[in-house]
Amino acid sequence: MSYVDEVYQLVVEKNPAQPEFHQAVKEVLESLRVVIEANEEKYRKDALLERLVNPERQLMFRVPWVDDNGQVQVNTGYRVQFNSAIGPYKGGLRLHPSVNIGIIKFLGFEQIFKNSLTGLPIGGGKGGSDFDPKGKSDREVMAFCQSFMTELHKYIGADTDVPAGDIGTGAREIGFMYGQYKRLTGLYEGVLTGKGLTYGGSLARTEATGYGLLYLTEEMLKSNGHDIKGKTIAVSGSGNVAIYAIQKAQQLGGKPVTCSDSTGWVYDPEGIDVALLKEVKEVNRARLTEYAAKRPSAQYHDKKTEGTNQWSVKVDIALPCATQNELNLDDAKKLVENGVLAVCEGANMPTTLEATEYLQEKGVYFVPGKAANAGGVATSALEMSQNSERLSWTFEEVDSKLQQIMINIFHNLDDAAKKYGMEGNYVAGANIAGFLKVAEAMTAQGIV
Ligand code: NDP
Ligand code: 2IT
Repeated sequence: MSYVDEVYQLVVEKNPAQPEFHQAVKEVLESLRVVIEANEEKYRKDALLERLVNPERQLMFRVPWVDDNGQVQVNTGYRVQFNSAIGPYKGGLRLHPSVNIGIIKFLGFEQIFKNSLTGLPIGGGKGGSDFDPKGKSDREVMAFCQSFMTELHKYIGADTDVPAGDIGTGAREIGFMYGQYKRLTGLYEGVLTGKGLTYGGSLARTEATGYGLLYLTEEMLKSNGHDIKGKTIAVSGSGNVAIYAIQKAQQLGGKPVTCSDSTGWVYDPEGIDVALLKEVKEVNRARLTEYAAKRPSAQYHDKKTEGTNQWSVKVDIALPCATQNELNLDDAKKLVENGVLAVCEGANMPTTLEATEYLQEKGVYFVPGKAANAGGVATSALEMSQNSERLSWTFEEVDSKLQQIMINIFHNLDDAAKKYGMEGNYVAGANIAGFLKVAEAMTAQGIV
């Protein structure tokens, strides 16, 4: 059996009931096949792949907190410190009831290659909890965040592991966590990114993932002789990534006509009203029904009762920006039937493996999340740099660095795909380019 297949089988056997982790590993290992086979003896002897798929450290801990009724609640906290070959562990904290160790491991594994692609010195990590911030009071969210950080602070630090936001973790949660870290350690250091602007946050970090997604999409289209201008776009999600993807798409002359949340989706043929979307989601923390109620041109569709989603709309570009496996084979078929040109992932692993293969077979330009959404973590690394030099850069400075990073990422993966005879396969290009740097660093550092 080939080394790649052996290691994949090992991952499935040793990590039962972690389908998302298996999926993430499978996608990466499949596209590394040519690279591994060219160097199989050495990689096998060094057990490089076994080391790559085994996190350096996995932390799981109890998070007790008291709700507004005086009832004690208990959640599970996680931090997976996956790979520190090229820098301190770096990656977000997801707060969502679906979180379990397999979800955190898939995200941490993806993060290794994503962070490598940014060209910045950051290793891969991820964490979170099955706590659901939705519907909780600010006091309850603070109680959870303080309890979570009371345990987590022992394992993180500005030069060891630097968490940030992800689903359910935004400015409010990062603020509560930072305050508790500082109180426990006495250190005013860049231990978290996505901080508020008054206490060490970076300008443009809020916008970075969505903006970066569009910068890369624009560069990819340009290099294939197309342009965002005049293109209709389907976006899923209505959180941090989706909102700023929609905003930048409009600035570049595109027309996003959909967004969604976990209960429904909106079709707005006149184009999404970003100011209204921000008010509904960022200020009121409300549902998309409120957006539809205030916007005459918008149609609201309930996902459960109608069984439809935003991928049924005829668009040129699809940007999945909500969660994993939200675009399946049936969705991909609908998009292709409607003549979609490109699918670029704002979320982590939003497209199933079958859907990805189908889109690629049909000649749709497909850019995976580990490249397309890397602008968030790249700007987090820029926040770390600013914290280290105790300075703040202007919005324009950060934004122009972000733009250049996204352009570089596209060309690196495009070149890698060409070099290994898979021109236009951006999944393979991203995995290979991300892997090579990490593999070289791991090899240079010996068996650790
Ligand atoms: P937010 O919490 O801000 O928003 C998440 C959005 O996705 C919400 O609209 C939410 O709807 C929807 N959503 C979440 N879970 C589900 C689900 N199980 N089914 C359907 N819809 C769901 O998160 P972000 O925008 O920060 O993250 C979105 C994606 O982007 C994630 O995959 C994340 O890992 C990835 N990402 C985020 C980065 C960042 O910097 N924030 C960087 C790179 C990637 P509802 O409100 O109803 O739950
Ligand atoms: O998936 C991701 O890249 C993030 N959630 C952002 C991580 C970070 O450290 O900014």
